[in-house]
Amino acid sequence: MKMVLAIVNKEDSRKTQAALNKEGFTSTKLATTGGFLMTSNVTLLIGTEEDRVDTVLSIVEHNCKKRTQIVPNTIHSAAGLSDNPVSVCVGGATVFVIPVDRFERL
Ligand code: 2BA
Repeated sequence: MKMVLAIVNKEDSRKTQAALNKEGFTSTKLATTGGFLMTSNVTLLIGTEEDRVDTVLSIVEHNCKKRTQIVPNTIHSAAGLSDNPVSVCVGGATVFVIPVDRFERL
């Protein structure tokens, strides 16, 4: 079994979860905050069998769009970078696939 941890844009999370449900996956949504932009994002936890991980990744990829965001001066200089505002490409999704030793519903 694997745990897919997908960090996605808040605006994409609802339709991503709906598409996962439709294909029979169970997911949990956590409200999270990115460490660089310090803005809200969503982390989806999706536990699944190894042979279905690629299906999860296609659903996430299909439903999560890349966006360009302007980084304000304050964030940029706090990160030790130049003072000029710059644009960064965020998402579609940042995904980690983690092995699960054991899964129980108790
Ligand atoms: P944030 O940390 O708010 O980062 C938003 C975007 O800012 C990133 O988009 C990237 O384009 C840029 N960025 C992040 N750190 C940077 C830095 N030190 N210098 C310059 N630019 C930087 P994504 O890579 O698509 O990441 C979107 C969100 O996914 C991140 O939000 C964070 O919440 C999460 N994430 C990305 N990589 C991660 C990692 N290795 N571990 C944990 N979380 C991660």
